[in-house]
Amino acid sequence: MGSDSVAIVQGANTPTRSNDTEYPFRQNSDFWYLTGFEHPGATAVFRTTGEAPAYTLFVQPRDKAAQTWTGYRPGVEGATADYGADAAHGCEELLEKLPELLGGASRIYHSLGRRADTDQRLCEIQEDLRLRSRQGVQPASELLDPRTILHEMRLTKCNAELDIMRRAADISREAHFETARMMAPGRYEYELEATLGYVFRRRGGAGPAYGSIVAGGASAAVLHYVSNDRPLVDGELVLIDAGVELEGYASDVTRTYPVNGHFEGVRGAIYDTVLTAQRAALLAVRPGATLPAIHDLTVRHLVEGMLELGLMQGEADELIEKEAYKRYYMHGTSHWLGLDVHDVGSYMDGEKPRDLAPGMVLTVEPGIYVRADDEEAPEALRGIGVRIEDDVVVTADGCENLTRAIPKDPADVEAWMRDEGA
Ligand SMILES: [Mn+2]
Repeated sequence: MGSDSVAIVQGANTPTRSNDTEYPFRQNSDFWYLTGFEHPGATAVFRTTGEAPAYTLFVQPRDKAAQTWTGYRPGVEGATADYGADAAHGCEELLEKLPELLGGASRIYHSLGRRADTDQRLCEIQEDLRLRSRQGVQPASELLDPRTILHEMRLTKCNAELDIMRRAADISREAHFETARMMAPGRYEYELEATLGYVFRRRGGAGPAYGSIVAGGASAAVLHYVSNDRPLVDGELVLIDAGVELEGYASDVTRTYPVNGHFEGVRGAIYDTVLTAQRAALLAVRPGATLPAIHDLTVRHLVEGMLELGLMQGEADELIEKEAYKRYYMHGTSHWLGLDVHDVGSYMDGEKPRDLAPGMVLTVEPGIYVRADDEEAPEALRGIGVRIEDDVVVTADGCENLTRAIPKDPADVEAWMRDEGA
């Protein structure tokens, strides 16, 4: 922040779901990262102006009646006793206390556009200081977005964060295992989705980190298929993209399973192509590598596989140059992963893609998707989608695959589905 600065960081509220019911509360990731405070309506103010308090929390006050209906609130007392704030006030006092907390700080960090009342108050305070400038006070000279700093911090995970992400990966492993074991023709996609959600909660996770995708047959070619309402068909594949959220951290895992327990024919061949590309991409994750370079390598493997499969015709170089492969592989290979499933942190270092560095966590998730109505594709290959996705953390000399215990080699997947080895 630098000296003589104040940062205002605001937590999430509970949005209405319908009439008087609410969505489950999910704390704002930046607020959670800084405070560990998991209740709605809170604001944190951090100061480097030299005068106490350095860290002030505004929280919903304790209220016997409200707590009878909606549960425990740490309140002002808990904010200092249990969350380490130097000072705490009721959230209704935020606008009134802001002038005092801002003092004459020369730099203010605040994310505009999230809460109109705070934005407006900040403008009023600055304007008031300007009008009183003959009395020796002056408004802040800089208004900056705290996310520029916070998101860089969040991009590199510390050991405590990685421990949570390893535990999250293990819960996702168990959920995929129980789901793989129950797979059979005639089962509905939502039955598998329910098992995933059940294991996520049974192991203490918040639930799915994002809407679980259970996509049988041709639905796997719909990248964010979430209706999950069709029966599984013998001889087809089912793509499952599901991971738990644990203590705020997401895991993000995709495996593609054969509904009847056996990889066969063209489906097995497409699967092998994606797996080869995914393994090559994983080997390329190390400090100094870049996401575009890893993506290019992945595309090269996929295109060569697509040529062998007869999915495309021509020269690999030309197909890559013309981006013809995008018909069947239309998304990127990786994204950052952390408190958000598509996590924050810049993908660029100025004009260049940034170098990977130890502690960064990313996904590696190539796929091939052939729509059922794709008349350019050979008929036998239509209506098939495969994606294989792992979560990896960059280490000093390569990467650690957090989700390596979830099988992906065809023989291992088949054995897993027969319940030979959890
Ligand atoms: Mn992903």
